[in-house]
Order: sequence, then structure tokens, then C-alpha cells
Amino acid sequence: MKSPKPFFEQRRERRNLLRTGLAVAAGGALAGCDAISHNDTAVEVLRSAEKLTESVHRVLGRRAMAQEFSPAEAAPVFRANGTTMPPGENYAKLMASGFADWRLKVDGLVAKPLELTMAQLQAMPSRSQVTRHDCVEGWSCIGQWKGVRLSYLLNMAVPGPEAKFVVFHCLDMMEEDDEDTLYYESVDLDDAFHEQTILAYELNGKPLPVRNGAPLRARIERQLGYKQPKYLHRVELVAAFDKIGSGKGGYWEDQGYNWYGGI
Ligand SMILES: Nc1nc2c(c(=O)[nH]1)N[C@H]1C(S)=C(S)[C@@H](COP(=O)(O)O)O[C@H]1N2
Ligand SMILES: [Mo]
Repeated sequence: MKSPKPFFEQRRERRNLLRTGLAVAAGGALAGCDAISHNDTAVEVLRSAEKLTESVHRVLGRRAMAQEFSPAEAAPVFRANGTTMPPGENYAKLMASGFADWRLKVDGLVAKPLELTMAQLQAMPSRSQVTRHDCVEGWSCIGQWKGVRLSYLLNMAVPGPEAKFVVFHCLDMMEEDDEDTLYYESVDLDDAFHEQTILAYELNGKPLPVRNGAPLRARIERQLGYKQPKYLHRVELVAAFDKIGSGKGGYWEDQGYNWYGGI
């Protein structure tokens, strides 16, 4: 039996693929999940379509909804990708306490910064949606997500007039023992206030599994997989993201992905 590749080795391979030109990691065969393609053509098309999509979305309106499916169409086991177990003691401790000590911060350019427990988030109005996740590595998967709309939290926190982007800060390091490589992502306020943009704490009717981002992950349904940050602990409102990470607005963007991952 082949043993799974160590986490950081997989990560390195994916970064190398990016440098040499994108190839497709083999799509897994799980019910409700499909390989988009087994050759790299479809993915190249997906990538070159990104620029076009941004202008099309601008013309057609960024408020258009992503397709929603019936719960029966959801994959019983939603595929996991990227980090599936955040390394390090910090996350291990949070997990050991069932995320009782975990908090979500909403801060930055807001009038009323928030610090919320999971119980507080779950007591807020929720939205449930069955949507398809598309990863640039060549697979898609349908899942039922439940969580609080990001707009609800932003309206509580009251973004200042200078706020232009929402930055999602995650708990997983992408390189061993290196706190400077924590996963992060960002979207503009159009996407942040979109009706289907939620911070999800449930997948297919159960608490969000660790491999899919426990305790909380964003669903930004009109964007590609890498724009769906998992293991959230902080949502920061900013005027620009050029001083965060390597300045391109997200971990994979810093490695060369397009900032706008619209589909
Ligand atoms: N924190 C964090 N978020 C992440 C990733 C990651 O490695 N770390 N990978 C991204 C990518 S490329 C994809 S396709 C999806 C995978 O989500 P899933 O594990 O629920 O399938 O999460 C995205 N969000
Ligand atoms: Mo992805």
C-alpha cells in the first residue's frame, strides 16, 4: 500500500507545479465529486478564463447567484484538499478542547470590532446552501454548507468608509514551523456582501470536519476552491492588501494564482 505523502512535501510539489506550468493532480473518485479533467487542458482553460470571468461578472453583475443543488446531490463525503490537519500546537490545543477556546475576530477598519465564540455565531441567523466547489487542480464536489452570512457580521462590525477588502486569516501554516506562511485569502466588498458568502460551521448537516476547515471556513460561492479559506480565526477589513503576506491577496496568489478566482 502506498503511504500518503507527508503534508509539506505535497505542498512543495504543488508550488513546483505552479512554477513549471500547471498540471492536474489526479481527481479522486468519490460519489458527488467529479474530476473536471484528467489532462491539463481544462485547467489551463479554467485559468485563462479567470481574467475574462472578472470582466463578465462586472458586466453581468456581481450579485448573480451561484447555482444551488438539492441536498440529495451533495457528496456524502466531501473531498478534502490543501491542509487537512493544521500542523502545530496552537491548533492541536484548540481541537483538543472541542474549539471551546476558539474565537473569531472581526477587526481592522471597523467601528465595532467583534470577538465571537462558536455559540454566538450559531445563535445568529443562518443560511444553508448546496453548492459545487471547483478546484483548479481539476476536481469539483457538491456539499451542503450552513453558516452565518458574512454580511451579517460586517453589518454588526460597521466597516469604515476606507474599507475595500476583507482578509481571511487562517490557522494553518503552509511551511513547517513558519508562522509567516499561514494561509490567508481576500475578497472585495462585493463578494463579502454577496448573499451566498457565508462563514460555515456545518457541512452536510454535521459540524464542519477538521479536514474541511473546522471550526469555521468561508464559502464564497462564485469563486474557485482556493478562495474558500478554512480554519478561520480572524476577518480583517483593510483598504489594501499589499502589506499582507507577499502582497498579492492570498497564499496561492502570492505563488502566482489569480486574485480574482471567479467562476
Ligand atoms: N486554510 C486553508 N484554506 C484552504 C486551503 C488550505 O490549504 N488551507 N486550500 C484551499 C483549496 S486549494 C481548496 S480546493 C479548498 C479545499 O477545501 P476542502 O478541503 O473542504 O475540499 O480549500 C481552500 N482553502
Ligand atoms: Mo483548490
